[in-house]
Amino acid sequence: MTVRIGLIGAGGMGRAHVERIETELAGGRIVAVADLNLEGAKEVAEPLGAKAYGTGAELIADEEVDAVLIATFGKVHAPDVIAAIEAGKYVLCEKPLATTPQDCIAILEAEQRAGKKLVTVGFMRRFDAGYQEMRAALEGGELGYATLVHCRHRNPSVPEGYVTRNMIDDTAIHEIDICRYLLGEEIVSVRVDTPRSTSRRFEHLTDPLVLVATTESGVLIDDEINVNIQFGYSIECELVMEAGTIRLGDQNRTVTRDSLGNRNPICRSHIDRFHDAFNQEVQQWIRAVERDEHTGSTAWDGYAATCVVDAGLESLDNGGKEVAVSMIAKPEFYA
Ligand code: ISE
Repeated sequence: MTVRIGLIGAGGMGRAHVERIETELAGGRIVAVADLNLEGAKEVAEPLGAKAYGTGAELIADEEVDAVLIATFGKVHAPDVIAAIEAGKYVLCEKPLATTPQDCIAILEAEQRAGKKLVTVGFMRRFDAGYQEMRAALEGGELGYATLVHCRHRNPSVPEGYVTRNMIDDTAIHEIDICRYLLGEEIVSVRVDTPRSTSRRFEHLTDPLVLVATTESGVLIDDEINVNIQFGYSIECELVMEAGTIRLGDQNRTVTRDSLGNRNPICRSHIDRFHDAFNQEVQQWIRAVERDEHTGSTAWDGYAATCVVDAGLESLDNGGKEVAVSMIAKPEFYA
């Protein structure tokens, strides 16, 4: 069976997914593209012989669409995710699931009404082989339990429209999710520190930030979010256990050694850095849809990350005070 996929959102991320589905992955085909900018939808759809729509609602209602891939901005995710659930269609929604806990709860409720896990949140780092090995090392138990996680999330630069809160809700949300995935527990409190800002930023930004979070068992997570580091896209993560540490390898496949020393190429974007993880994520989703199964992170994971983001934003607005993460009790459905 070929899964007939409808893409909502014809921007950079959506186009990157089209490219991988059409050229690298098996089992799926883009049959429709929706974007509020209908011309943008047509531009992506026409070369594929796919249909173009001006709204997500029309695409979701199309009977020739089996499953829905959402790559629009977080703020507009909720209505499309809920419509897909109500249509009984699997949906892979780019992060964040939604920008408020209330919208996420509406999604959780819709999914429980449907009685079936249909929502996967696009936390692609869960499909990165490095993070998976780190998790296995912790689960293996030989190095003891986790005490700390050190993370660095550096972007070369960000566009002018990117504002300081995006450092938490758009950027650090990846570490929030991956730490929950690595540690297998919830984050219970957060504070955000604001060190001296770099001069290489738009005036309106406070950059870098450091998000410090604590989990249920007391593991301390520190995340440097530094979005104008100039030199490249650089993600680091070290998990500290009682008797050893494990950290992500660097992104290189090769190292050049010459009269200037040893060096390796550094990529410029998440699309390159996590190319294999994105492919794994979307490939596994297509395979799971074929088998009528859920895969990847759940709507609960999307909700939990948004709650931590919310606490981080409150801390940012309140001089870095420690904020407790407020969450509803986890429904049995997601246990
Ligand atoms: C972007 O949306 C991502 O998901 C990237 O991984 C992150 O590095 C970037 O800061 C975000 O804007």
